[in-house]
This record gives sequence, structure tokens and C-alpha cells, in this order.
Amino acid sequence: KVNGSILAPVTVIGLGAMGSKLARTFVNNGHVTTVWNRTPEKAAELVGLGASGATEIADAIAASPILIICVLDYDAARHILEPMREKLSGKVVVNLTTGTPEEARTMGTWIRNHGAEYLDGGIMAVPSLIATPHAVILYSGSQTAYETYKQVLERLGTSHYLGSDPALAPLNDLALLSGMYGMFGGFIHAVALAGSEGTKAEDFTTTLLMPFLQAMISTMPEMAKQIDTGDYSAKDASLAMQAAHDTIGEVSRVQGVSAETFAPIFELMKRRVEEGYGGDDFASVIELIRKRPS
Ligand code: FVH
Repeated sequence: KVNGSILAPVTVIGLGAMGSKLARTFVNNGHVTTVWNRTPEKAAELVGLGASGATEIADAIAASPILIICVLDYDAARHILEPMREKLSGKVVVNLTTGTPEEARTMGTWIRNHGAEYLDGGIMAVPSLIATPHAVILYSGSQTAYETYKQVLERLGTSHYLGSDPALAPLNDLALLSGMYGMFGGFIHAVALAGSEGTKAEDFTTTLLMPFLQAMISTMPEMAKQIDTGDYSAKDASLAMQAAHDTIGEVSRVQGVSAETFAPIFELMKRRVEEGYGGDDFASVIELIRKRPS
């Protein structure tokens, strides 16, 4: 048995920083790995490790039942696959290129119309983390393809299948990144504020900020429950209390620190209170920004 088994042959299309690491991981795990890149020289190192370097993209596609594509963007992916549309029938195409939900849906429809199964993926890791316990990859699209090749895909990192709509992987990828940038925005403001009296960023971060944020992260499941149920009754700290004074903004100004990463969230908290929800917990601020699914 080869299809779907741990040692299924794999083709990797796109050998940039990420694609090369994906290909190397398959080679290291004993897969017959075929690689192709627009600039063929980038395949040399992988060929030295045991990969088979295809000169023609058609040969790369013919070599394996599962094609992993990881290139700059969806335009590049389409540019590579369009001329090969007649060769895709019966294949599983796993697109790990970063893109938008709409691009993923369009690509999924196009691939299916050419007789192949489609999985879209969002890589939540940098190349050096691939094949370590810290690598997470989100998948959506064909459930059959995911289940058939789950063991192969898990070579790269922990996989999460999110559903049959290809848009779900890129949407959740961007949602996770937005959480990360929100956290980083808070981080730079906190370090700037503490640093305005000379506290070193490193000391402040490791001794005070990280333990505090870890404690705050533990409140997120309860906030998520409030969002799911719509019951925002304040238990510990009401919005009215939290938004009563813009102390953080005022002290930042006094200390000569810009509060522009903090200000937007404070404005939303104040607005929610003004609209009569001062007795709610923080999570109810989501009602000012979200669109409920139709
Ligand atoms: N690197 C990372 O940390 C992130 C982690 C999260 C996911 N991203 C996404 O992965 C895609 C590839 O990223 P990458 O880091 O491998 O990117 P590069 O090293 O710049 O390699 C780009 C590859 O794309 C090929 N390519 C570009 N344009 C075309 C085209 N028109 N036709 C064919 N191939 C094309 C390029 O080929 P070449 O320049 O070597 O000939 C590389 O193989 C990306 O979506 C990230 O957002 C990585």
C-alpha cells in the first residue's frame, strides 16, 4: 500500500525557504520525493539529499499521487498549474501557499473541476520549526484527501482539519495572525511605558510581562464562552470600571510614550459603555466589530 500510507511518494512544487524545508522533511522521512522549482538550481541541495529533481513540471506532477505546492502567492500557483490542468485528474493537490479565503475557494473549485481533490493549508510556523512539535498547519477542503494523507501531512507538524470549505484554512490562519499582532502591539506599548523610566525591556518582559500575560490568557476560555452564549454579565471586572478613566493613555502621554496601539481598544470599550453595556465583561466589545454568520 502506498497511497495514503506513511511512505507515499510526494511531489513538492516550489523550493523557496518554506518549500525546501517541506521537501527536506519528506526526504528525511524516507518518502520518494520529487521536487520542482521555477529556478531549477534551487533543487540541487535536495537532490544531493536524495530527492528526485524534475526538469519538467509535468514529470513532477506525474511522479506522485499527492502534490504539495508552496510558492509566493496564488497567482504563481495558478501560473504553474494552469498549463498542467489535463494532468491533474486523480491527484490530491495540497496548496500551502498563503492567500485569502476567496483565493482558496476559487482554487478549490478550479482544481475539482479538473478531476483532482483539493486541500488548502495555512502554515503557522517558520521553516526552521517545520517537523518540530511547534509547527502547526491548518487544513480545509476535501476531507477524503485529508484523511487519506493525514499521516503524510503530519510529517510537517501538527495538523488541524477545519472543514470542507477551502476558505477555512486561510481565514483561521489570518485570525491567528491577528491575535498575534494584537499581542505584539500590547507588548511594544507595555515595554515602551515601563522603559520610559529606564526599565530594561528584557527584564520587564521575562520577569513581569510574560507571567502576567500568561495569567490573562487563562481567562480567554471564559470570554470565549461568553461570546458563544451571548451572556456577558460581568463577574470580575465590568467594562464601566475598566473604561472609567483613560489612565493608561494619560500616563503614556505624561511619560512621553505614544498610546496609539492601546487607544483603539480603549475607544471601543468606552463606546460599549456609552451604548449601555457598562455591566458587561470585556468580551462584549466583540459586538461592536463582529459580523454574525448568515
Ligand atoms: N517563510 C515563512 O516563514 C512563511 C511561513 C508561513 C507561510 N509562508 C508562505 O509560504 C509561501 C512560500 O514562502 P517562502 O518562504 O518559501 O517564499 P520564498 O522563499 O520567497 O519562495 C517563493 C517561491 O515561489 C516561487 N515563485 C514565485 N513566483 C513564481 C512564479 N510566478 N512562478 C513560479 N514560481 C514562483 C519561487 O520560485 P523561484 O523564485 O525560486 O524561481 C520560490 O520557489 C508563501 O505564500 C508564504 O507567504 C512562508
